[in-house]
Parts: sequence; structure tokens; C-alpha cells
Amino acid sequence: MGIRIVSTRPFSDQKPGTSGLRKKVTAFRQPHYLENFVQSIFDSIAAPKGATLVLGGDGRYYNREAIQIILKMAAANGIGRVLLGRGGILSTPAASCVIRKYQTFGGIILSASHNPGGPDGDFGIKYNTGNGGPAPEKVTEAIFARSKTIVEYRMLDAADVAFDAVGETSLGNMKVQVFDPVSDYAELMESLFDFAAIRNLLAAGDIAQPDAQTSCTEMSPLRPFPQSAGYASNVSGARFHIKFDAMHAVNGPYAKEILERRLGAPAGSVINAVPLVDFGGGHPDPNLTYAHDLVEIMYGAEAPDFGAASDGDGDRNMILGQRFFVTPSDSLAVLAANATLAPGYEQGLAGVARSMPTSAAVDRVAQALNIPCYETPTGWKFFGNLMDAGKVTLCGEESFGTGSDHVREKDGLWAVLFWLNILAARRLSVESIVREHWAKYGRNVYSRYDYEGLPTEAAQGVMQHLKNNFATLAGAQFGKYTVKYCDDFSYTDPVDGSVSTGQGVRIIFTDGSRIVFRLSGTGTEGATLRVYLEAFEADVVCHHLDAQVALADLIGIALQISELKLRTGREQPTVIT
Ligand code: VG1
Ligand code: CO
Repeated sequence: MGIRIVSTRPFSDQKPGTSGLRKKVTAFRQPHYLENFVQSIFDSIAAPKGATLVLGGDGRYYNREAIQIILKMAAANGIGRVLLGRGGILSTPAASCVIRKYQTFGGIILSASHNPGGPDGDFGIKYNTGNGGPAPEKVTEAIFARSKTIVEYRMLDAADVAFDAVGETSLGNMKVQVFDPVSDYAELMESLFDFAAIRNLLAAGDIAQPDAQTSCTEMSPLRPFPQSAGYASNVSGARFHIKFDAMHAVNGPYAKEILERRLGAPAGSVINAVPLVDFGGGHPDPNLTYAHDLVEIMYGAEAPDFGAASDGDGDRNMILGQRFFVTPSDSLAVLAANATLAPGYEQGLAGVARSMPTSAAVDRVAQALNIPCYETPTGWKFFGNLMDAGKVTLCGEESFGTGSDHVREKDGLWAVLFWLNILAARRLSVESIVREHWAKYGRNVYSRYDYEGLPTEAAQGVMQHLKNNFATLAGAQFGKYTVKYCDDFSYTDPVDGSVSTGQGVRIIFTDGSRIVFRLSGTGTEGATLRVYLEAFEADVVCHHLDAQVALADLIGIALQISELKLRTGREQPTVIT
């Protein structure tokens, strides 16, 4: 088995985005395309000879082919051992877990996350460092720089490796160790949460439901919410029903093992549980638009008590109660406020962090707990340093991402288990827990509008137009809102001092309400413009329950100052969350 040195020419478009390099499958299948990027990783990370890497992906189309290529290139680049998820499967949080547990040099994760898959869908690849987290910007920039000058890559001439059964094989001088992708992760979850209490909840129930008679005064935000008053008595013995929609993506096997086998949820509690290369033709993004199977169940008659979904690579989560949607920003705040109910967090939180566009709901909890709260740019890679330095325990993003320092990725199933642990301890419905939270802390009403597939120039034009108007916007009044200031968010990492600029335009109003504009860094077609809207409501219970109603003024202002419709020709957003 010899090592082949293959001549190649650089591609100009291999700049990693918010989370790795994401392109159409057709782009990745161009001769040398994947190979160039993989060699650029090896050239940049300078792994010592014989180092161990973790490898796996979300099982989407091209996963298996890419794994064969990466294995042969790893062997030709002096890697000593690859820990490979059986079948090439490894959720993003599980990859992070395994990198940390076995202290490997790093890992390569194959996923385009929530983007659709299949031969005409998307594929993606990213490198994670030894802390288990996405490579920081200095590493991704080095990889990109290398990809622009690459002239050759190294590849072992060898037959394909079989990786559908656990065991060890050799590839040249390298060992390939195929492992069960679920067990290490499941074990970690058992160490963090009270599985006995959750098992008990799933077996028995006893959840208090909101009482339709509850009046606004009874739920005054100024009063601590009494456990019993305002709620109907428990339906004793009624089973607590859950549904988890794996969306035919990577978390199916994880959810089956943990929710059904280890926690005793009845068979069928996990739906769309079999991972498919094209996610069954769906869009594996857990939100109210794309997780339609689950939404139908949770908003239908006989709705279960708790519903959740995760995305393509298992790092996102959506939490639903009976006919009730928990925004990801609120979910982070609720987890922070209730964290000590879970055994893994009973010591309390060192601090919390959220990405800039995420609502400030968690800031209010941090203030009450008297712990620091950090605001970072979008993308999980910015949380890594804070967690490594012990500054934060929990972090989250508005884009259905929540996580903690148990790994260095956001973690979909972890968030679900955290919620179940809280429900088991508090014996209230999801809706009650969130309403009580709002009553105590006030409510940051929140929504995100995504305009997908815009012509890139038009989208950039909107951003430029906003920036050109910063001076005139400051102090401007729009109805009840007055602009306090606007800026283009930049972040100085408090641990290593690195600076990230151009992270999104913020229009901040005097009452703390905000409009944020950002261009997505994960799309593969044209540009996606995201508009994030947030208004703070201190008196939450009686007014404006519908976020779209409460945010109507801000939406109008956003459209007006951005000239979005005029510049992009779009009347309506593609997705509202
Ligand atoms: C989006 C989200 C961001 C998230 C990223 C990766 O990025 O907004 O919060 O970290 O996806 O998530 P962008 O640049 O498109 O806004 V995942 O689950 O797709 O890896
Ligand atoms: Co994801």
C-alpha cells in the first residue's frame, strides 16, 4: 500500500462559514474538492505523528464516500488512529463527547446540520479541536488560507474500510477503531440528569395543567407564582406523554436508546427515528415550519405533554408543550433558572453566555443569580474559550441551540433531557413553567424572520444601506420606540483577546428592544438575511400573547429602515420562528 501524492489546484471558495464548510453535494463531488479541503485541514492543524482523531457524520448522502476518502488521507498524513462511529454515524454533540472522553487530538465531523440532504442537497465538513469544540477562527482561517495555495494532497492507495460493525482494522500504519456511537454519549447523559426521576415521570405523570379559569391578577408578574394556586389539580396516575421527532436524522438511534430504552418511554415515542440519507426528503430543522409532523401532533387533540425535535446532526432542539412553543431564547433562560434541579448542575452555574442575536431573557436570570452573562457572535465556536476558562456553564443561541460545558457543542438531546429533568422535579406543565418564568422575570418577546435565497448583492445592499444610516438613525423616533444607538457588533474574546468584527447590525432602542440584521454563514445558495426582533414586556400575562402581534411595530420599523422589500423584491420572509 503506497502513498500517492496527487497534484491539484486550489478552489477559491473553501472558506468555512458559521460552522464549517457547507456546499452542495455536487460541489463536494467535484474531483479533488473534498480532498483539497481535508489536506488543508491536515496541513493547518499540524497533528503530531501517530495522533488520534474522531470521525463521523450525520449520515447524510455522501457521508460514507467522504469517510473512505478521509480515512485514506488520514493514513497518508501520519494519523495513528481514527475513532469512527459505527456506520459512519456520529451526532455532533456525541463527537464532542468522544473527543473529550478519549482526549483525542481533534475530530472531523461531516454534516450540513439543518440543511436538506440527498444528491441535490447539502454536505458539510468541519474540524473540531482537542477540547471537543469547533475550531476557533484562527484555525479556520489557516485552513482557508491553505486551501488557496494547495498544490497536492496525500492519499493511501488501499481498499475501502468496512465500518458497519464495531471493531478494529488497519489501514496502512493507521488503526481504524469502529465504536458504538451512542453508548459514550448516553453514559454522559446519565451522569448529568436524574434518570430515575425522569423514568418515574414517564411512568406516572402527575403534571399540573394550567387552569383555564386563571385570571391575570392571579398571575401578576410581581408575585411569586404559587405551585398550587391557579392550576387545576393533578390528574393522578395519568401518563406523561412525550413525542420526540428525530426528523429522520442522526438523533434517531440516540433518542431510541435514551428515551425509550433507558427511560422507559413507550415504543413509538420517538418518531421518524430511522436516519435516512436525504432525511426522508425533509428539511431537518427543528422549528415550527419544518418539524411539521411533530407540530401537528403537539397542536392536535390528545396532544402529548411534551414534544421535542432535533436537527440533522443532533445539536439543535425545539421544545414544545401541549399546544405551546418555547422559544429557544426562553428555553435557555428557563434552563438557567432551574439548573440546580439537575444533578449535573446542582452546584450552580459559573456563568452563562448567549449569541448576540439571542434574546436577553437569560441575562435577566443571570442578573437574579448574580452570575456573569457573556454576549458572543453567532456560532458555537465562540463559546469554547469561555467554557474552557470556567467562565460559563450554560450557553445558547436563538437558533434552537442550547448546551453546556459537558461538551463543546450545542446538544439537542441534552436540552430535551434537561427539560424532562425539570418537569420531573417540578411537576408542572411546560406552559406553566414558562408562564411562571415570565411572571417572575418579565418576557423578552422574540421572533426571527429569515429571507432565504436572496441575490447576494441585494442582501449585501440591505446591510450596507443600514450601516450608511447609523448616524441618522441614532436618536430617531419611531412611534413609541426611540433608537438609542446602532452598531455593527464586534467581539473581543475575554480569554485570548481575539477580535471578531462585522458580526451583525444592531439597532437598539431606549427601552432595551432591539432589531438585529445579519447575513447567514451556513447557506449554500445565494444569501440568507436574518432579521431578529426583540421587545421586552414587563407585564406579560395579559397582553400580546402572540409574539407577532407584540412585535408588529418593530417589524414595521425593521422593514422601513432596511428598505428590505424594495432592495430584495421580497414581500414575505421564507421562515418565521
Ligand atoms: C446558523 C445559526 C447559528 C448556528 C449555526 C450552526 O448560522 O443562526 O446560530 O450556530 O447556524 O448551527 P447562520 O450563520 O446561518 O445564521 V448548526 O445546527 O446548522 O451547525
Ligand atoms: Co446542527
